[in-house]
Amino acid sequence: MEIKSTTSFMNPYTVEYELAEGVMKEPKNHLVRNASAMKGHYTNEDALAKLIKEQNDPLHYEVFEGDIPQEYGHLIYGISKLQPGVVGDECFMTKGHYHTIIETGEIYLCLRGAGYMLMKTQDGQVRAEKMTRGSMVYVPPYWAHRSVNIGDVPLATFYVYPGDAGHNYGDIEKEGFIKRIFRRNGEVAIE
Ligand code: S6P
Ligand code: ZN
Repeated sequence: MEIKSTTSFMNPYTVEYELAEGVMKEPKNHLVRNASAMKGHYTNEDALAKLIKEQNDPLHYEVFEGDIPQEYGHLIYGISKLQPGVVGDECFMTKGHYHTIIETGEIYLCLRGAGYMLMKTQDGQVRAEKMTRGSMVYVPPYWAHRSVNIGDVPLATFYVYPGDAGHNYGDIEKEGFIKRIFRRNGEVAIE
């Protein structure tokens, strides 16, 4: 058997999930982003500052991940868990990113909650795919992606993407996402 220098050899293994709750048992990596990590992303900066101050910089979202080499050939998987809520009237969302290797896609399977996968291309195309339990969104190569929670419970999604894809947050910080998702009097608006 030839082992290539691009791709580490690993033994197969199994991970257990609580599918109804959208929880991965014994994740190896746990990334936490509090509200303060979202400065610059919401329309209403004052509302974000107020939320950070009044709620002592609350949890915004978490990522639970397996320990997979960031290499060609491997598949990185995990659970993204986004809290419910609004900043002003804009729904809680993740930062969003392109993949550094932009010609890599991603699969998202919604396990709990309700939301949208908001996507955009560098030439300004925008799409929003609805996610409820059981929806799988295919994020094709070239599309930046951000999860948005429109519901009242955490939005939990299982994701998998190529190990060497990487994350490019900087372009989104500069460009934004063009469209935003709001909740006003229980109605969701994409504007
Ligand atoms: C990685 C994948 C997810 C996100 C997670 C958090 O390619 O898309 O694991 O990292 O949903 O979002 P973000 O935009 O902060 O990375
Ligand atoms: Zn991604």
